[in-house]
Amino acid sequence: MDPIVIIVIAVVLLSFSALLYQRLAAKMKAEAVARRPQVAEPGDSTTIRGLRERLSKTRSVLGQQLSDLIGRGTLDDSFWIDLEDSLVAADVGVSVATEAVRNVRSTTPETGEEARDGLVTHLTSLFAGRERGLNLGRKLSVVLVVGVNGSGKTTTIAKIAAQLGDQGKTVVLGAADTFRAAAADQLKTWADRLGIEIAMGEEGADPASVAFSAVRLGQSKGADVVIVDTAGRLQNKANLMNELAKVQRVIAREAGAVDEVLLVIDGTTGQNALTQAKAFNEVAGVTGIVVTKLDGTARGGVAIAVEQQLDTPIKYIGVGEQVADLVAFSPEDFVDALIGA
Ligand SMILES: Nc1nc2c(ncn2[C@@H]2O[C@H](COP(=O)(O)OP(=O)(O)O)[C@@H](O)[C@H]2O)c(=O)[nH]1
Ligand SMILES: [Mg+2]
Repeated sequence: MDPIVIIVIAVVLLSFSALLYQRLAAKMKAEAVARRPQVAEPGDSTTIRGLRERLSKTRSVLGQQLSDLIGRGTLDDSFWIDLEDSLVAADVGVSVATEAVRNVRSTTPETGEEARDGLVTHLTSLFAGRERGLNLGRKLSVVLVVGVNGSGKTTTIAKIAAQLGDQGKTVVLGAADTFRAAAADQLKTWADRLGIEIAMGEEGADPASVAFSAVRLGQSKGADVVIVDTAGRLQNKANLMNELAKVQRVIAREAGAVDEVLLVIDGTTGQNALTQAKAFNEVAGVTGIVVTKLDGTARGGVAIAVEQQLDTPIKYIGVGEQVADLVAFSPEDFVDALIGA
């Protein structure tokens, strides 16, 4: 056969198989994307898309505003002023907003998209370098949960207990919010639902004695983690300070240490959350923060302000009332959910 014909046949065969291969690869890629949870489960808060949905109220202030600004097409003075205003409206705090705009502007972006990318990078960098996992290295680790009444402590404890349970850890709860009987009952209901043990006291009992019982219960059950709920009566700071100090002393004596003091703050209260957070930080030596109810607020930027001002890592965010609605805090995902393209 003429070598030219052989070459032509070979080329045709080769291109045909390359085409087939491309088709097949595209199909496999499409299937893999479809399997990925962020596409398959739009409401799931653990996925990027789900998180965007949960944070949509804040995104509608920040992300939408930014898109509108970018749509104007020019990066003039009013662009930067309006950008700063929308950051302030989302409660990131005036100093963070001013610094963010100054920083991004100094890189002289040429397009709105470049400005957006710069803002994403800058805001994400504010969260850099902090350890966000719970400190649960010991045989029986103790987590103390503090925060004002209604901030979401009890619900957050249930959510954390459920997650730890999923990781194969045995959790025991302590209902040291003895101020109202209903508070302990609420935790008991969660414990029953999750099938975990709980130490409780009478209404008005000494919270430290309940914390003590919880540690003992944890020891006797060979548990991995004890999580202790507390009352959050910030009205009387001296009392609260004494009460929390005593709880911490008792835990430290019985269990060796308090491994983690989680401060739960209500994200819907915006800048007020900051004032609360500072007060608790002073009395309790907070090691990690949980910002709750970010699904119900347009002021979710407060998470940025809180971590900055307390210099303490946000470890989780609460994005709903269900037990699955607690997300390990990821700065990249959070900033993306607020302003990502
Ligand atoms: N939407 C929403 N509601 C929450 C979240 N966390 C807690 N809550 C609700 O906030 C209310 C107070 O929560 P609770 O755990 O009792 O607060 P505590 O007084 O600090 O123990 C309850 O109705 C919870 O269902 C959250 O992340 N999102
Ligand atoms: Mg409670």
